[in-house]
Amino acid sequence: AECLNFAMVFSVPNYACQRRTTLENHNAVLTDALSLLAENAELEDEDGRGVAFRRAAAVLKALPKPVTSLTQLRGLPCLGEHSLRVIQDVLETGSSSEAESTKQSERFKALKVLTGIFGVGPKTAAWWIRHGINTLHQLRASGHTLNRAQQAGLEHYDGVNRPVTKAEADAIGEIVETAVTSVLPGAQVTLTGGFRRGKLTGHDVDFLITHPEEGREEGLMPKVVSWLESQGFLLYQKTTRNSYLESKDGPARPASNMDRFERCFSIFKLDACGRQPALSQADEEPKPWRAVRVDLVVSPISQFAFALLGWTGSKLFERELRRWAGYEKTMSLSSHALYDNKQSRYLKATSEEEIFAHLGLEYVPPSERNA
Ligand code: 8DG
Ligand code: MN
Ligand code: MN
Repeated sequence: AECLNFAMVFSVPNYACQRRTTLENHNAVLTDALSLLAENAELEDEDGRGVAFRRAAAVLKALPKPVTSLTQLRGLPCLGEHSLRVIQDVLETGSSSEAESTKQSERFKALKVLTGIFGVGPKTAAWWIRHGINTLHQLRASGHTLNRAQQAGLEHYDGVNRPVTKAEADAIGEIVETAVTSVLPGAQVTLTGGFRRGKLTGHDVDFLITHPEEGREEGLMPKVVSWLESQGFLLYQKTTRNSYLESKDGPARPASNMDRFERCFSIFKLDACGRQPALSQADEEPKPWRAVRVDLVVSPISQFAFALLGWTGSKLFERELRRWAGYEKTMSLSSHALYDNKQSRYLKATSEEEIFAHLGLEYVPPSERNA
């Protein structure tokens, strides 16, 4: 190999699903700044801008070394004018003035606090802010009507906003496993989301449930939920039934990113099991349990590979997979199926590897989907 004295120039493929993005990040200061601006755009309900910053951050996450000068980035994809300006600022001054002032702004802080309530999105938060509500205290005092999810979100605010550890995720996994096999022996539970990608903490724990015999999984979720409820494990749950077959817009083309599996958004009550419970206030009795957000999804075995791929993330990796499928392959990918628009047929798959192969992509394991 040549020994080069000048700074290396990087090369990165266009789509995040063509790249291997591990949790090792050599450009955390840059990606933190871009991610914060992405978060702010999302909180302002400007998803286009949010995605642009997320894409830029993902390109930097894929680099094998720290960036030291802008010239190294020449020719890289997804780095727009705005992102480049942010990068230049960080390279020259050590931090992004835009990210820093955003972080300090009252509006950002209020949007973040209010959307930290489970069940509250950017639109609701913005509406409250317009009506003078910027804090949880003001919200509680305002007497605004909250729906059931938001009431639970407010009640369990501290728990829901404290990162979940891998150990806690495993403890929840055992509970879910016991629940599922109690109500349907032979059913299988798979950890998905960030923890499947090897993350050490998460904002929730995600599980995919299936049964090796097609059809046996039908109606499973209400039974699992009843079991969990009877054992006192649920602080909140909302179950949505499977709407895949009744939809009219075609299986591979959901109306939104939302898929139509039987699912349950929940808040678990997890016993402290030896862990030192954190005090939310110094004079408060320590709770012997904590609240944890848990997502459960049930998939028939015939769609399992697609569901697994769709629920493993990261969110940007998923978005890029669908963009690749559509733009480069004239295919439609969802968490249910892969449709080839040229051949006018569904492409079957029983593993994630097969789906990547259908898409003409090199297989990327979960630990390298951290775009
Ligand atoms: P985190 O919880 O540690 O913060 O990270 P994460 O596990 O990657 O994020 P997540 O918000 O829990 O999402 C996990 C995956 O699930 C991600 O790829 C996006 C996907 N997902 C949803 N909602 C939906 C949905 O309605 N349909 C489909 N197909 N996927 C979804 O979060
Ligand atoms: Mn998750
Ligand atoms: Mn989730």
